[in-house]
Amino acid sequence: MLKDEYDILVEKLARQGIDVEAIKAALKAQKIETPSWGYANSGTRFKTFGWAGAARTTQEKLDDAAMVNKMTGIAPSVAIHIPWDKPADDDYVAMRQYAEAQGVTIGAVNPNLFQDDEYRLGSLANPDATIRSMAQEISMECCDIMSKVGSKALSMWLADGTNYAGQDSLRHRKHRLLDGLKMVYAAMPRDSRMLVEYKLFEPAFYSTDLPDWGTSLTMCQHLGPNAQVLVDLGHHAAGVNIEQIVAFLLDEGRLGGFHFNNRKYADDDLIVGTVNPFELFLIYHELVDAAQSGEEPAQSTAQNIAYMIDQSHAVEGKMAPMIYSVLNCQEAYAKALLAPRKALAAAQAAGQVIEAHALIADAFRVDVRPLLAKVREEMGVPVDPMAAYRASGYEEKIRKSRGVAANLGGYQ
Ligand code: LRH
Ligand code: MN
Repeated sequence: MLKDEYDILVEKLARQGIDVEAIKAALKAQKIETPSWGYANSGTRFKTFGWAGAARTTQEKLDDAAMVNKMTGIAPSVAIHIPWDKPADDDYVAMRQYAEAQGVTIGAVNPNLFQDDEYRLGSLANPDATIRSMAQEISMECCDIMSKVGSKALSMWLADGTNYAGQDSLRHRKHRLLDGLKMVYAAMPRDSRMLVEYKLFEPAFYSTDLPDWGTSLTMCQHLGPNAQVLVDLGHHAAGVNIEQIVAFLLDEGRLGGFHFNNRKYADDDLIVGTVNPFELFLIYHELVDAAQSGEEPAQSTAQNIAYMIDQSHAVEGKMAPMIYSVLNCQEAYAKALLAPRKALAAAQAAGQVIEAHALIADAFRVDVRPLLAKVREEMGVPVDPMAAYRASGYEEKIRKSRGVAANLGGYQ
Protein backbone atom coordinates (compact mmCIF):
# COMPACT_ATOMS: atom_id res chain seq x y z
CA MET A 1 0.00 0.00 0.00
CA LEU A 2 2.60 2.59 1.15
CA LYS A 3 4.92 1.25 -1.60
CA ASP A 4 2.45 2.10 -4.34
CA GLU A 5 1.76 5.50 -2.82
CA TYR A 6 5.50 6.06 -2.57
CA ASP A 7 6.01 5.18 -6.25
CA ILE A 8 3.16 7.48 -7.25
CA LEU A 9 4.62 10.34 -5.15
CA VAL A 10 8.13 9.82 -6.56
CA GLU A 11 6.80 9.91 -10.13
CA LYS A 12 4.85 13.12 -9.38
CA LEU A 13 7.88 14.83 -7.79
CA ALA A 14 10.21 13.65 -10.57
CA ARG A 15 7.83 15.18 -13.13
CA GLN A 16 8.29 18.50 -11.24
CA GLY A 17 12.06 18.02 -11.60
CA ILE A 18 12.45 17.47 -7.86
CA ASP A 19 15.45 15.33 -6.78
CA VAL A 20 13.80 12.79 -4.46
CA GLU A 21 17.11 11.13 -3.52
CA ALA A 22 18.44 14.52 -2.34
CA ILE A 23 15.31 15.00 -0.23
CA LYS A 24 15.69 11.56 1.30
CA ALA A 25 19.34 12.28 2.11
CA ALA A 26 18.34 15.52 3.83
CA LEU A 27 15.65 13.72 5.85
CA LYS A 28 18.13 11.04 6.94
CA ALA A 29 20.43 13.82 8.20
CA GLN A 30 17.67 15.58 10.19
CA LYS A 31 18.38 15.91 13.93
CA ILE A 32 15.88 16.90 16.60
CA GLU A 33 17.09 17.34 20.20
CA THR A 34 14.65 16.32 22.93
CA PRO A 35 14.48 18.02 26.38
CA SER A 36 15.35 15.95 29.48
CA TRP A 37 12.61 17.80 31.35
CA GLY A 38 10.00 16.66 28.82
CA TYR A 39 10.26 13.07 30.13
CA ALA A 40 9.57 14.00 33.75
CA ASN A 41 6.36 15.10 35.42
CA SER A 42 5.49 18.72 34.65
CA GLY A 43 2.25 20.63 34.77
CA THR A 44 0.77 24.06 35.19
CA ARG A 45 0.61 26.32 38.23
CA PHE A 46 -2.73 24.73 38.94
CA LYS A 47 -1.70 21.10 38.97
CA THR A 48 0.96 18.58 37.99
CA PHE A 49 -0.69 15.22 37.29
CA GLY A 50 1.75 12.42 38.08
CA TRP A 51 2.18 10.10 35.07
CA ALA A 52 2.95 6.46 35.87
CA GLY A 53 6.32 5.79 34.27
CA ALA A 54 7.46 9.42 34.04
CA ALA A 55 11.24 9.71 34.38
CA ARG A 56 12.45 10.49 37.91
CA THR A 57 16.19 10.64 37.33
CA THR A 58 18.47 11.92 34.57
CA GLN A 59 19.42 8.33 33.75
CA GLU A 60 15.73 7.49 33.20
CA LYS A 61 15.38 10.63 31.05
CA LEU A 62 18.38 9.48 28.96
CA ASP A 63 16.87 5.98 28.68
CA ASP A 64 13.63 7.51 27.40
CA ALA A 65 15.43 9.81 24.97
CA ALA A 66 17.36 6.81 23.64
CA MET A 67 14.05 5.00 23.08
CA VAL A 68 12.67 7.99 21.14
CA ASN A 69 15.81 7.90 18.99
CA LYS A 70 15.43 4.12 18.51
CA MET A 71 11.87 4.63 17.27
CA THR A 72 12.57 7.64 15.01
CA GLY A 73 16.30 7.57 14.14
CA ILE A 74 16.48 11.39 14.16
CA ALA A 75 16.62 12.31 17.88
CA PRO A 76 20.28 11.59 18.79
CA SER A 77 20.77 14.20 21.52
CA VAL A 78 19.21 15.43 24.77
CA ALA A 79 19.20 18.93 26.23
CA ILE A 80 19.87 19.08 29.99
CA HIS A 81 18.77 21.61 32.60
CA ILE A 82 20.92 22.44 35.64
CA PRO A 83 20.26 21.73 38.50
CA TRP A 84 17.31 19.53 37.42
CA ASP A 85 19.90 17.15 35.83
CA LYS A 86 22.72 17.71 38.36
CA PRO A 87 24.00 14.18 39.18
CA ALA A 88 24.04 13.32 42.91
CA ASP A 89 27.79 12.63 42.69
CA ASP A 90 28.40 15.66 40.44
CA ASP A 91 30.04 13.27 37.96
CA TYR A 92 29.13 14.80 34.59
CA VAL A 93 31.67 12.63 32.77
CA ALA A 94 29.79 9.56 34.02
CA MET A 95 26.55 11.16 32.79
CA ARG A 96 28.12 11.60 29.35
CA GLN A 97 29.33 7.99 29.34
CA TYR A 98 25.88 6.74 30.41
CA ALA A 99 24.19 8.74 27.65
CA GLU A 100 26.59 7.49 24.98
CA ALA A 101 26.15 3.91 26.22
CA GLN A 102 22.41 4.39 25.59
CA GLY A 103 23.10 5.75 22.09
CA VAL A 104 22.49 9.46 22.66
CA THR A 105 24.69 12.51 23.33
CA ILE A 106 24.21 15.48 25.66
CA GLY A 107 23.18 18.57 23.73
CA ALA A 108 22.43 22.08 24.98
CA VAL A 109 23.12 22.91 28.62
CA ASN A 110 20.44 25.13 30.22
CA PRO A 111 21.36 27.02 33.41
CA ASN A 112 18.27 27.39 35.65
CA LEU A 113 18.26 31.04 36.69
CA PHE A 114 14.59 31.18 37.72
CA GLN A 115 13.89 28.80 40.60
CA ASP A 116 16.12 29.91 43.44
CA ASP A 117 14.53 32.17 46.08
CA GLU A 118 17.24 34.78 45.47
CA TYR A 119 15.85 35.42 41.96
CA ARG A 120 12.67 37.22 43.13
CA LEU A 121 13.83 40.43 41.43
CA GLY A 122 15.82 38.67 38.72
CA SER A 123 19.09 36.87 38.13
CA LEU A 124 21.69 38.57 35.86
CA ALA A 125 19.58 41.78 35.84
CA ASN A 126 18.85 41.76 39.59
CA PRO A 127 19.48 45.13 41.33
CA ASP A 128 21.51 43.26 43.99
CA ALA A 129 25.12 42.64 42.87
CA THR A 130 25.51 39.59 45.14
CA ILE A 131 22.60 37.86 43.45
CA ARG A 132 23.93 38.84 40.01
CA SER A 133 27.24 37.17 40.93
CA MET A 134 25.37 34.05 42.04
CA ALA A 135 23.63 33.83 38.64
CA GLN A 136 26.94 34.47 36.82
CA GLU A 137 28.61 31.71 38.88
CA ILE A 138 25.90 29.16 38.08
CA SER A 139 26.04 30.08 34.37
CA MET A 140 29.83 29.78 34.32
CA GLU A 141 29.56 26.43 36.15
CA CYS A 142 27.40 25.34 33.22
CA CYS A 143 30.26 26.29 30.89
CA ASP A 144 32.45 23.77 32.75
CA ILE A 145 29.67 21.20 32.54
CA MET A 146 29.59 21.74 28.75
CA SER A 147 33.24 20.65 28.53
CA LYS A 148 32.59 17.56 30.66
CA VAL A 149 29.51 16.40 28.75
CA GLY A 150 30.79 17.42 25.30
CA SER A 151 28.13 20.07 24.73
CA LYS A 152 28.58 22.85 22.15
CA ALA A 153 25.62 25.01 23.20
CA LEU A 154 24.83 27.06 26.30
CA SER A 155 21.11 27.83 26.19
CA MET A 156 20.28 30.96 28.18
CA TRP A 157 16.70 31.78 29.14
CA LEU A 158 16.06 34.36 31.86
CA ALA A 159 12.75 34.88 33.67
CA ASP A 160 14.13 38.33 34.56
CA GLY A 161 11.74 41.28 34.43
CA THR A 162 9.48 43.49 36.54
CA ASN A 163 5.81 43.37 37.51
CA TYR A 164 5.04 47.05 37.97
CA ALA A 165 5.95 50.31 36.25
CA GLY A 166 8.71 52.07 38.16
CA GLN A 167 9.76 48.89 39.98
CA ASP A 168 13.28 49.19 38.50
CA SER A 169 15.29 51.15 35.91
CA LEU A 170 14.68 49.40 32.59
CA ARG A 171 17.96 50.80 31.14
CA HIS A 172 20.02 49.80 34.17
CA ARG A 173 18.55 46.24 34.05
CA LYS A 174 19.72 46.13 30.40
CA HIS A 175 23.24 47.20 31.49
CA ARG A 176 23.39 44.55 34.24
CA LEU A 177 22.07 41.86 31.90
CA LEU A 178 24.66 42.59 29.21
CA ASP A 179 27.50 42.74 31.75
CA GLY A 180 26.42 39.35 33.09
CA LEU A 181 26.06 37.78 29.66
CA LYS A 182 29.50 39.10 28.70
CA MET A 183 31.07 37.35 31.73
CA VAL A 184 29.34 34.09 30.82
CA TYR A 185 30.20 34.44 27.11
CA ALA A 186 33.89 34.82 28.02
CA ALA A 187 33.73 31.60 30.10
CA MET A 188 32.26 29.42 27.33
CA PRO A 189 34.38 26.57 25.91
CA ARG A 190 36.09 27.36 22.60
CA ASP A 191 34.03 26.43 19.45
CA SER A 192 30.77 26.54 21.41
CA ARG A 193 27.96 29.02 21.18
CA MET A 194 25.51 30.86 23.41
CA LEU A 195 21.85 30.63 22.44
CA VAL A 196 19.94 33.64 23.78
CA GLU A 197 16.25 32.84 24.24
CA TYR A 198 13.66 35.63 24.45
CA LYS A 199 10.10 35.53 25.80
CA LEU A 200 7.37 38.20 25.65
CA PHE A 201 6.20 37.74 29.25
CA GLU A 202 5.77 35.26 32.19
CA PRO A 203 6.71 35.01 34.91
CA ALA A 204 7.23 38.78 34.67
CA PHE A 205 4.07 40.63 33.78
CA TYR A 206 5.13 44.30 33.27
CA SER A 207 8.56 44.12 31.57
CA THR A 208 10.75 41.17 30.54
CA ASP A 209 14.44 41.96 30.09
CA LEU A 210 14.70 39.76 26.97
CA PRO A 211 11.17 40.13 25.54
CA ASP A 212 11.68 39.76 21.81
CA TRP A 213 13.96 38.77 18.95
CA GLY A 214 15.26 42.31 18.45
CA THR A 215 16.47 42.60 22.03
CA SER A 216 18.04 39.15 21.88
CA LEU A 217 19.72 39.97 18.52
CA THR A 218 21.13 43.25 19.88
CA MET A 219 22.56 41.44 22.91
CA CYS A 220 24.11 38.80 20.63
CA GLN A 221 25.71 41.52 18.47
CA HIS A 222 27.20 43.09 21.64
CA LEU A 223 28.48 39.70 22.86
CA GLY A 224 30.27 38.41 19.76
CA PRO A 225 30.11 35.97 16.82
CA ASN A 226 29.34 32.91 19.00
CA ALA A 227 26.08 34.31 20.30
CA GLN A 228 22.89 33.59 18.41
CA VAL A 229 19.15 33.95 18.96
CA LEU A 230 16.99 31.01 20.14
CA VAL A 231 13.38 31.13 18.91
CA ASP A 232 10.87 29.40 21.22
CA LEU A 233 7.59 29.15 19.26
CA GLY A 234 5.55 29.90 22.40
CA HIS A 235 7.27 33.15 23.30
CA HIS A 236 5.59 35.66 20.96
CA ALA A 237 2.55 37.89 21.08
CA ALA A 238 -0.49 36.48 19.27
CA GLY A 239 -0.36 37.03 15.50
CA VAL A 240 3.40 37.53 15.30
CA ASN A 241 4.88 36.25 12.01
CA ILE A 242 7.50 33.86 13.40
CA GLU A 243 8.70 32.62 9.99
CA GLN A 244 9.56 36.22 9.06
CA ILE A 245 11.66 36.51 12.26
CA VAL A 246 13.36 33.27 11.21
CA ALA A 247 14.10 34.63 7.70
CA PHE A 248 15.47 37.89 9.14
CA LEU A 249 17.72 36.19 11.72
CA LEU A 250 19.00 33.72 9.09
CA ASP A 251 19.90 36.63 6.83
CA GLU A 252 21.77 38.26 9.73
CA GLY A 253 23.60 34.99 10.46
CA ARG A 254 22.21 35.13 14.00
CA LEU A 255 19.62 32.32 14.14
CA GLY A 256 21.05 29.66 16.45
CA GLY A 257 18.15 27.38 17.17
CA PHE A 258 14.60 26.63 18.12
CA HIS A 259 12.55 25.47 21.05
CA PHE A 260 9.81 23.75 19.12
CA ASN A 261 6.33 23.47 20.65
CA ASN A 262 2.92 24.92 19.81
CA ARG A 263 0.41 27.23 21.39
CA LYS A 264 -3.09 28.58 20.93
CA TYR A 265 -2.91 31.33 23.50
CA ALA A 266 0.42 31.96 25.34
CA ASP A 267 3.40 29.79 26.31
CA ASP A 268 1.21 26.68 26.19
CA ASP A 269 4.16 24.33 25.43
CA LEU A 270 1.89 21.94 23.51
CA ILE A 271 3.11 19.37 20.98
CA VAL A 272 4.78 21.06 18.00
CA GLY A 273 2.63 21.14 14.85
CA THR A 274 -0.63 20.30 16.64
CA VAL A 275 -2.20 23.80 16.69
CA ASN A 276 -0.71 25.44 13.60
CA PRO A 277 1.07 22.89 11.35
CA PHE A 278 1.09 25.41 8.45
CA GLU A 279 3.21 27.81 10.57
CA LEU A 280 5.70 25.02 11.33
CA PHE A 281 5.86 24.21 7.60
CA LEU A 282 6.49 27.89 6.76
CA ILE A 283 9.30 28.04 9.32
CA TYR A 284 10.93 25.02 7.66
CA HIS A 285 10.26 26.63 4.28
CA GLU A 286 12.40 29.64 5.29
CA LEU A 287 15.13 27.31 6.60
CA VAL A 288 15.25 25.22 3.42
CA ASP A 289 15.09 28.36 1.27
CA ALA A 290 18.15 29.81 3.08
CA ALA A 291 19.99 26.47 3.14
CA GLN A 292 19.66 26.19 -0.66
CA SER A 293 20.11 29.91 -1.42
CA GLY A 294 23.88 30.08 -1.94
CA GLU A 295 23.58 33.41 -0.11
CA GLU A 296 25.76 34.03 2.93
CA PRO A 297 25.53 34.18 5.92
CA ALA A 298 21.99 32.78 5.46
CA GLN A 299 23.08 29.45 3.88
CA SER A 300 25.72 28.42 6.43
CA THR A 301 23.55 29.67 9.31
CA ALA A 302 20.64 27.54 8.07
CA GLN A 303 22.95 24.52 7.94
CA ASN A 304 23.94 24.92 11.58
CA ILE A 305 20.62 25.20 13.44
CA ALA A 306 20.00 23.58 16.86
CA TYR A 307 16.56 22.01 16.46
CA MET A 308 15.29 21.38 19.99
CA ILE A 309 11.91 20.53 21.45
CA ASP A 310 10.77 22.35 24.63
CA GLN A 311 7.38 21.13 25.75
CA SER A 312 5.44 20.31 28.91
CA HIS A 313 3.18 17.30 28.59
CA ALA A 314 0.63 17.86 31.37
CA VAL A 315 -2.13 15.36 30.37
CA GLU A 316 -0.92 13.25 27.39
CA GLY A 317 1.85 11.05 28.84
CA LYS A 318 5.58 11.44 28.19
CA MET A 319 6.98 9.10 25.53
CA ALA A 320 4.19 9.05 22.90
CA PRO A 321 3.95 12.89 22.73
CA MET A 322 7.74 13.17 22.35
CA ILE A 323 7.81 10.63 19.49
CA TYR A 324 4.81 12.36 17.90
CA SER A 325 6.61 15.73 18.19
CA VAL A 326 9.70 14.43 16.39
CA LEU A 327 7.48 12.99 13.64
CA ASN A 328 5.65 16.32 13.19
CA CYS A 329 9.02 18.09 12.70
CA GLN A 330 10.04 15.39 10.20
CA GLU A 331 6.79 15.82 8.24
CA ALA A 332 7.04 19.63 8.13
CA TYR A 333 10.66 19.40 6.94
CA ALA A 334 9.74 16.89 4.21
CA LYS A 335 6.96 19.12 2.87
CA ALA A 336 9.31 22.12 2.83
CA LEU A 337 12.02 20.13 1.02
CA LEU A 338 9.73 19.19 -1.85
CA ALA A 339 8.48 22.72 -2.55
CA PRO A 340 9.31 23.67 -6.20
CA ARG A 341 11.82 26.46 -5.45
CA LYS A 342 12.74 27.38 -9.02
CA ALA A 343 9.07 27.78 -10.04
CA LEU A 344 8.47 29.72 -6.83
CA ALA A 345 11.35 32.13 -7.48
CA ALA A 346 10.05 32.68 -11.03
CA ALA A 347 6.49 33.40 -9.86
CA GLN A 348 7.82 35.73 -7.12
CA ALA A 349 10.02 37.61 -9.61
CA ALA A 350 7.05 37.95 -11.96
CA GLY A 351 4.85 39.26 -9.18
CA GLN A 352 2.42 36.37 -9.64
CA VAL A 353 0.94 36.55 -6.14
CA ILE A 354 -1.58 33.70 -6.22
CA GLU A 355 0.63 31.42 -8.31
CA ALA A 356 3.51 31.87 -5.87
CA HIS A 357 1.31 31.28 -2.81
CA ALA A 358 -0.32 28.25 -4.45
CA LEU A 359 3.07 26.63 -5.09
CA ILE A 360 3.83 26.81 -1.36
CA ALA A 361 0.30 25.85 -0.27
CA ASP A 362 0.37 22.85 -2.63
CA ALA A 363 3.66 21.66 -1.11
CA PHE A 364 2.02 21.79 2.32
CA ARG A 365 -0.88 19.70 1.02
CA VAL A 366 1.35 16.84 -0.19
CA ASP A 367 0.94 13.63 1.86
CA VAL A 368 4.60 12.88 2.58
CA ARG A 369 3.93 9.87 4.81
CA PRO A 370 4.82 7.29 2.08
CA LEU A 371 8.12 9.14 1.56
CA LEU A 372 8.85 9.19 5.32
CA ALA A 373 8.00 5.50 5.62
CA LYS A 374 10.51 4.79 2.84
CA VAL A 375 13.18 6.92 4.50
CA ARG A 376 12.66 5.10 7.82
CA GLU A 377 12.81 1.74 6.07
CA GLU A 378 16.15 2.73 4.50
CA MET A 379 17.38 4.02 7.89
CA GLY A 380 16.47 0.70 9.52
CA VAL A 381 14.03 2.27 11.98
CA PRO A 382 10.32 1.42 12.36
CA VAL A 383 8.25 2.54 9.35
CA ASP A 384 5.48 3.54 11.82
CA PRO A 385 7.28 4.71 15.00
CA MET A 386 4.10 5.36 17.04
CA ALA A 387 2.76 1.85 16.34
CA ALA A 388 6.21 0.36 17.00
CA TYR A 389 6.43 2.18 20.33
CA ARG A 390 2.99 0.95 21.38
CA ALA A 391 3.96 -2.60 20.43
CA SER A 392 7.38 -2.36 22.18
CA GLY A 393 6.05 -2.87 25.73
CA TYR A 394 8.30 0.01 26.84
CA GLU A 395 5.38 2.03 28.23
CA GLU A 396 4.19 -0.90 30.37
CA LYS A 397 7.76 -1.63 31.47
CA ILE A 398 8.43 1.91 32.75
CA ARG A 399 4.95 2.21 34.26
CA LYS A 400 5.60 -0.92 36.36
CA SER A 401 9.25 -0.20 37.22
CA ARG A 402 8.83 3.51 37.99
CA GLY A 403 5.23 4.03 39.15
CA VAL A 404 4.22 7.65 39.88
CA ALA A 405 7.02 9.95 41.09
CA ALA A 406 6.51 11.60 44.52
CA ASN A 407 7.42 15.25 43.86
CA LEU A 408 4.73 16.77 41.66
CA GLY A 409 5.48 20.53 41.55
CA GLY A 410 5.50 22.57 38.28
CA TYR A 411 8.71 21.50 36.55
CA GLN A 412 10.37 18.76 38.69
C1 LRH B 1 10.79 29.21 29.45
C2 LRH B 1 11.35 28.02 28.69
C3 LRH B 1 12.86 27.91 28.73
C4 LRH B 1 13.14 26.73 29.63
C5 LRH B 1 11.89 26.41 30.24
C6 LRH B 1 11.77 24.98 30.60
O1 LRH B 1 9.41 29.33 29.22
O2 LRH B 1 10.87 28.02 27.39
O3 LRH B 1 13.38 27.52 27.52
O4 LRH B 1 14.24 26.82 30.38
O5 LRH B 1 10.89 26.85 29.34
MN1 MN C 1 12.07 27.38 25.75
